[in-house]
Amino acid sequence: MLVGAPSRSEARDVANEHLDELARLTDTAGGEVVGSLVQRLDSPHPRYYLGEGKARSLGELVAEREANLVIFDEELSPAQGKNLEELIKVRVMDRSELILDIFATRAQSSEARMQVELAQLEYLLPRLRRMWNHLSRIRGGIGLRGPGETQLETDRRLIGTRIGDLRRKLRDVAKARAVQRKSRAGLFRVALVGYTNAGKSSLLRALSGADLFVEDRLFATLDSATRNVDLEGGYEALVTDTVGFIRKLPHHLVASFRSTLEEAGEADVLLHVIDASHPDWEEQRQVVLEVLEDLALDDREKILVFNKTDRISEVERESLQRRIRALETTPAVFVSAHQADSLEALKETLRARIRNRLASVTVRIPYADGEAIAAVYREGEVVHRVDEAMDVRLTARLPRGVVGRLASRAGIEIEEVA
Ligand SMILES: Nc1nc2c(ncn2[C@@H]2O[C@H](COP(=O)(O)OP(=O)(O)OP(=O)(O)O)[C@@H](O)[C@H]2O)c(=O)[nH]1
Ligand SMILES: [Mg+2]
Repeated sequence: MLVGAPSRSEARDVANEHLDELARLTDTAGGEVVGSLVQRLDSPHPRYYLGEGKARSLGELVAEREANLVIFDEELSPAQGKNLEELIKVRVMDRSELILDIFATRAQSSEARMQVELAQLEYLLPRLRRMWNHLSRIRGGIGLRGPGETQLETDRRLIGTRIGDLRRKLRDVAKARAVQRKSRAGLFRVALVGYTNAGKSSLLRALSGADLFVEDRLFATLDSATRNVDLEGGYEALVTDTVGFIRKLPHHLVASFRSTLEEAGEADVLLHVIDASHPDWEEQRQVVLEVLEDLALDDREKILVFNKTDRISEVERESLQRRIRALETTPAVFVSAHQADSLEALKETLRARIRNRLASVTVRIPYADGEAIAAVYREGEVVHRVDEAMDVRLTARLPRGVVGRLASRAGIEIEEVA
């Protein structure tokens, strides 16, 4: 049973869209929706979130439809969750908990698993008493009835220790990744960010040819993946796919995924992927901007990438373009991850960025490697040349893609100068 409690000022179709999204989340988690209940509220009631009468009707509806789980779109305080469970007699969770559950079942890598566990434990800690009550009820109570404060204290301590443990391990993983990133320095770095299901992984798949997991469900991707993308014309970029965002993303989850998202933090440019065919793309865009702000990434260079344009008509496309112009912000490109030839504009935009972002380097190239020397003159701007016995030393401004290519050739030494 889904419950929404939007404020009175929220438009009806927006409120419906939110409940639809909650239904999709429920489906992703493997649940089946048997009904929903909405109460417009300007401020939540302390006891049940809903008004008392509405909370009782919820109880009746749950009994009538034989629901065994209630999911609130709004965040419940530990006390509200507990009161509702006592009143309705089935498990009550909020959107945060549902999202945590989805992450927990979908996390693949050990890092993602640790991040989810950390977020879950942090969510659980203030709610421990309620969880105990719940356990004692479903297990019939004997032996578990009214766990004493001691048991609760022991559990709190254990959880606290585990949280410290996970934080330490995650810090180590992040350090290792930072080292790995350094070894890829020099290449132009791009990160795909955006609302869940916008098509980030599909886009990276279309750009790189790599076989990435794509699914028409929320949160298909939980780990970041980086692939080399050939932008043609001698340009290349390292493109990172990241976990999708969603409205009301649980705070703990954002915090614990921070290190995975550090990949995005080091990008030269963020591609903000938007599902152009989604009626609520503007709200989704806003949500993404807020999460980016949360992650202190809002000052990054961004390109808006309107994806799934194969799904919209010419008329819709025009109205879309008008709405984008009204935003007066970041440059925008239109693509469809399902149509390879639609990616050219995006590639050209990236190539232009790379051209604008030349690295200042000194390169020492053996005379024997005439090809590399020619490449520096052709693709970069040479500001100084010193001829030595076996090598030529060039000080030049070079596209980062070229720097990366030169670095991988034998006998060439490159140093970046500030
Ligand atoms: N018609 C159409 N469908 C697309 C396009 N791009 C992606 N899709 C579909 O949209 C769904 C989600 O795509 P993903 O690439 O998994 O989206 P994502 O942004 O990586 O999603 P998360 O990893 O869940 O955040 C899949 O069913 C894709 O096939 C597109 O350009 N056109
Ligand atoms: Mg994905």
